[in-house]
Amino acid sequence: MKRQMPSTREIEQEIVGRVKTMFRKDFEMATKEEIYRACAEVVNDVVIDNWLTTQKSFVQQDPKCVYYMSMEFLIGRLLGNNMINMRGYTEVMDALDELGVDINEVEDQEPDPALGNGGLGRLAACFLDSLATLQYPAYGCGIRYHYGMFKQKIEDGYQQEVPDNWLQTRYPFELQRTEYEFEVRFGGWVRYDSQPDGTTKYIHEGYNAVIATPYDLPVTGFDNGMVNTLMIWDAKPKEVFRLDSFEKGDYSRAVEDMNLARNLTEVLYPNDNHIQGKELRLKQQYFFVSASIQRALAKYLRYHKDIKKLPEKVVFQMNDTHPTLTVAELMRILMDVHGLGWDEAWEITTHCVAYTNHTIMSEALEKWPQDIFKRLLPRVFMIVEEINRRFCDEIRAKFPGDEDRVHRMAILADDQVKMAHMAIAASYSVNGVAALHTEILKNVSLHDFYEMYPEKFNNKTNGITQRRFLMHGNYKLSDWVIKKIGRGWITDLSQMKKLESFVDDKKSLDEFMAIKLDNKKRLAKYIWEHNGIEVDPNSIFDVQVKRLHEYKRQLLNILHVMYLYNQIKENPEMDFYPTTFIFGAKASAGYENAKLIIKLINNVAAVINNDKSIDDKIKVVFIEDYRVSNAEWIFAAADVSEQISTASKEASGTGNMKFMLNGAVTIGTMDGANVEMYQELGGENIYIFGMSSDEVIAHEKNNDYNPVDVMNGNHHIQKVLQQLVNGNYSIDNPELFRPLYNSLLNTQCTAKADTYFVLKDFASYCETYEKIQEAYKDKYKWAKMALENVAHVGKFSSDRTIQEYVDDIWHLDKLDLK
Ligand code: GPK
Repeated sequence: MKRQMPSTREIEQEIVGRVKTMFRKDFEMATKEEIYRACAEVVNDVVIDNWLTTQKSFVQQDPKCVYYMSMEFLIGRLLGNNMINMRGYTEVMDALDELGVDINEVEDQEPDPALGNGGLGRLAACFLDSLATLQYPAYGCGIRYHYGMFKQKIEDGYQQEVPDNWLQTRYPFELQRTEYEFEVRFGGWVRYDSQPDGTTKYIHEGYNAVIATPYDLPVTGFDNGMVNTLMIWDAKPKEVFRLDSFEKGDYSRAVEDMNLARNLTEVLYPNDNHIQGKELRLKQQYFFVSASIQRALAKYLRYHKDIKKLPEKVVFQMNDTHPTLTVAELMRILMDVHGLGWDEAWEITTHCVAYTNHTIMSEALEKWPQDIFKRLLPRVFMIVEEINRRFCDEIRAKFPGDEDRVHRMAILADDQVKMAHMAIAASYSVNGVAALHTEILKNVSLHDFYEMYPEKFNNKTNGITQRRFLMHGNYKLSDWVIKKIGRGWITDLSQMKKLESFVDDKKSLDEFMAIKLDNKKRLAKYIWEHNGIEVDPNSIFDVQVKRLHEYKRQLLNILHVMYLYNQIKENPEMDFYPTTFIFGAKASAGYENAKLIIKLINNVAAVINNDKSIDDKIKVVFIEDYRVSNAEWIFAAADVSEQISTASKEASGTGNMKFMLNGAVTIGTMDGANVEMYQELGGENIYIFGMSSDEVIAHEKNNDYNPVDVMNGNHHIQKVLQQLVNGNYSIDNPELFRPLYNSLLNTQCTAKADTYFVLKDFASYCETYEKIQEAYKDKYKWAKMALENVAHVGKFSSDRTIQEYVDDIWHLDKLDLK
């Protein structure tokens, strides 16, 4: 039976009681952190009962499970989320209120588990939320990084990376499970042992070993008693090595094992859409993949004898190519541990693995040097060689005589192991994350593979969870929507369309915009407290928050701000609705241009914000340390959502959907899921500009784009570009932004210039932006547009996405929790 949260009265008593037993303190003496820990345990108590019940149903019903394999789970804070899903948020808030404590301050004590970089990691977290809410049996499988995504400090306009020691104090939502530990082996060599029956045994020797220990985190469903599990793996040395022991033994191996275990799960690689190719990263991949498969198989074999029927109960979804070793490791275990032959093992593997592609950016394609791979994973490498051999034969059989094609598609080529190729060769499903992205995969990036296996390719447009990004992040709007259309949308977002009946009702629009204003005030306060910048909640809040990447074109946005500033300076009487341009973005630590763009934004902010002559018409704010917890408030406060990537480059985007859910109007390109937002909304309620993906792809193919021509034809662009290098925004060092200038024009050398067509789309962006300015001046027109966005957001729930994965790929049954 589902256990509910207790009443406000009882919660109040429990919190006081927990504070006493946990900290030997009267409530009045407790710190905010102690109160947070007490609250966490009050909620955990309910969660754990439901977790137990869910586990019992698992055992009784023996359902098929999806194992969502991901290097990243950007789950964000759990206290608020779990209170909402247990239907106890208001009760806890009221209880704390009775005790004279603000729930926001309590929630603020929780570290933000940042075990991911950006969209890909957050998507994994939204998927877990939807799986539990839809009652599907699922495990998340990932890594317990001791240091997650770095914290960002802005000093003198520059990004500084500060380590995020989120495990410094005990994290109250994890459960160490030593009973599910497994060994993972690296290095060494393979010995061949001929068996009397003529077969060969492969024996892995001379390896270094670590023990993988899982920590289980509860993943709560909304109001259904379902609690799934996210297992994140940590490493420890196989034997605790004692420096004071003089026993004989392999001293140096013991030291190696210990160092291996120490480094393995230490830190998340902070790259988004870009691969660094470090050996430690490959180790991390193998580590969590091997441990997760071992746990999945152990669970299966507890209740089943026939390993050949594994696909009936288990599916591994590979979140990008990072967990592609799942293919070879599953083969290894089936053959070397369970004694299956190649064909039997391949039959099982290819019915158990599916792959999701998240980008067409070539820098993100994982390719490992064969020598590193072979040294680190000698037995796995042998298996990859055999997969490759058979795969190449298959290509030859289908396309006789086309050796070029074999070379292009091979898993092993150019001294590299091409992980995407292996993922596609073995998976029974290959999906993109938005309709346009999947079409580009089929027709361009993965065209060879599509010709070989058209039946494998399918689209699953991304989605987001409305529980976190509306109910938690924007409870005022959430309550308002409940008042207007009831509660159905919480688990069926398509019901938002019922809001259609209010889009012409002025009273409703007034209420709706009053909530937006409240949220803007909340953000303005946050900005004041964290950035010391005063912003006017009555100005337009124009927001671009996402990872800093050249293809996402934050540079286009800030150049446009520079242009607007010039316009206002030149025509002080110009009719311009005061606008606050808000940015938030982390740049990968080694990504020079990205870091320079952050500096540029901050320098532009410093100049414009301090120019009294423009009457506060423009303010520019760079929000430090953009992360899940402040994102929730930022989306809630946005009027305009900037989704301005170069068409074809943003696989889907998910921030775009979070803004839409919170009633912001999008200015964007026809890229990723923006295209589908446009289809849902109609042209009236979204502002589209710039080149189409076909145009971009054609220019790339023909190599016929010259940004200098564009500049020469547009004096606004000329002026803005001059200001990039004339000291306007860097008096002390006019050359500071030269690298950005060069990346756009590159008059010096022959390298490609303006790879992401910033200048090409500039004029179209400016023109379209003027329409936004016009529209905002008409209060009801704007309110209607914003509400239309909420009303048409239904498609973009991750509940819809997950249901499609279940129907088309995973074929799971809902767990019965009665
Ligand atoms: C894609 F390849 C990658 C990556 O390394 N990191 C990452 O966050 C994103 N992504 C895409 O860039 C987004 O367009 C997409 O919405 C998101 O993955 C989830 O699919």
